[in-house]
Amino acid sequence: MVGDRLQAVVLDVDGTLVDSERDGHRVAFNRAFEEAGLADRWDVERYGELLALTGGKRRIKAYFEEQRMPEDEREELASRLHARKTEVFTEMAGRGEIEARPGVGELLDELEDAGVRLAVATTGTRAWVGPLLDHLFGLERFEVIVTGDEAPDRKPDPSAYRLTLEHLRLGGPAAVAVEDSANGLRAAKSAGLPCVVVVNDYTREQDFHDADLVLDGFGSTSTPASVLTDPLSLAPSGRLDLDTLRRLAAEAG
Ligand code: XBP
Ligand code: MG
Repeated sequence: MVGDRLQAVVLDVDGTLVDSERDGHRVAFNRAFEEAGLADRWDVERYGELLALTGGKRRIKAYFEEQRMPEDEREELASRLHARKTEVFTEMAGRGEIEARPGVGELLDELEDAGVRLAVATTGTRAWVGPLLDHLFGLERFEVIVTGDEAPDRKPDPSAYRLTLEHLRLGGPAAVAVEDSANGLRAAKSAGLPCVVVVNDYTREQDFHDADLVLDGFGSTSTPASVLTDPLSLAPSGRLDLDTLRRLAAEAG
């Protein structure tokens, strides 16, 4: 039967499980700048460009490098700002200001009910990842959570996915990834996982040519998702569901 192969789904957090970048991390970075007495602010468009580089601390460092700040100064400043940004974002998550993407809760429930193992592979920092996932979904649902603290390198490097697969003792296509960005897609694919991309406003125009399925949302009965790319002819009907992921695991090379 087609459904036998899928054993686990590995999900990205930022941009995938949650809509966290524009009104979450960006706001927290700006608060950290402001509290440190800096005039720098990242507007929505600029932040979209800066997202090309994963990892918040790396993002701050690269930004100050662009401003020609000396290396030792930017190392120290980036660490200090990122620590504060992490606190601010964790508080925002605790206040319920970071929301799950529509349809995610339904998908997780369906996978869990079917006995599909759930895992997370993110480039974000553990200090906020744990509380946020707990607040929105319940931490106990995720058998494995690998964050930027454990992975030796950031996406598109595949180490977060490789580590997750080691913990799960699985490989692709028994495990399937769900991502929102080209960096995430590359990381998942390099680790040997089939990958569904669910785009958001920041990632819509990125290069997803080697994705196994690209959707514009998780979809729900009230707001069905549109299919953007479907090379395996999975033809999901309005939402990313268990059946589609099972067929992907069965079809993927
Ligand atoms: C997410 C990231 C993270 C977040 C900010 O990428 O790159 O850096 O933007 O979180 P992905 P931190 O979704 O591909 O994992 O500041 O904790 O890094
Ligand atoms: Mg992401």
